[in-house]
Amino acid sequence: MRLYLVFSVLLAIVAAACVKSSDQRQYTLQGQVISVTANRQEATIKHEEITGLMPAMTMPYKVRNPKLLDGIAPGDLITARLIVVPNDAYLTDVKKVGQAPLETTRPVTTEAAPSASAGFELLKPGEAVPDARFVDQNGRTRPFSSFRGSTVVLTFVYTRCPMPTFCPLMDRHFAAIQQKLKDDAAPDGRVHLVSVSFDPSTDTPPVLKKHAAKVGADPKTWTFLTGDRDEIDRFAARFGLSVARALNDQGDITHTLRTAIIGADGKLVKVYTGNEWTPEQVLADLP
Ligand SMILES: [Cu+2]
Repeated sequence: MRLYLVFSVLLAIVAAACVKSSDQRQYTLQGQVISVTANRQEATIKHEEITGLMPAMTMPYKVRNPKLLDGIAPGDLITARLIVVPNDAYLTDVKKVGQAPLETTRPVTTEAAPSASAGFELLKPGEAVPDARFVDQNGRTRPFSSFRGSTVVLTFVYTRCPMPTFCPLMDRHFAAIQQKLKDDAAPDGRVHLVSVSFDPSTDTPPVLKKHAAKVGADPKTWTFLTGDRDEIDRFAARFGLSVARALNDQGDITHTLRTAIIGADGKLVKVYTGNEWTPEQVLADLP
């Protein structure tokens, strides 16, 4: 009996250690399926708040086994387990618990620029990117125009982003682009990477500096920027980025992703939507 107890305690310790070392977090997700991709590897789900991870939102989730989405169709109400690991997030245990008509109103699209207010129109390729004032990770004032002369790859992130497939993926992609530029011995300054934080209340220059070091940003090639929140929002909106912050918690942010290539002349070359682009694609598209 005593031996059994010792064994159980040991097992519990081992189990706890495993959970910790695997760095895996699990959450319960409840929501409605809006769409399922043809390859059945991804479903867009309008879900409730995921306690401890993110507010209610609609976004795509992957499954590692397409069978998990067998019999799952738009309109289905589901519960699932969301597994978050350092470089990925995916669903398991997808269960249909009901069905409801899909809302007929189109979800708020981030593509539609508020037409009434001039200056908020989406930038088109070939158009000059408007200037904006930022502050870099060293606390130095950096107008966006100060990057002229370099081809700029620009993206928008916040350092507290909990979804490995969102902002942290942008950081990993930028690190890969930075590495490739080094491998190709691209001359310093030919291409510059710029990550703008849309969470300036948290992402102060010292926070960004620490984050930049953590993700391996070489300051010669990759700059993190913060600044005035409204100015950041106005600038980001021109690329089609939408950011919604919870009223009671500024760090509670729902956002889309936009990554852009801007020519050395300050004119927009291309905008990538979401997280589907690859570092290779961006490198191939560089002017
Ligand atoms: Cu994010």
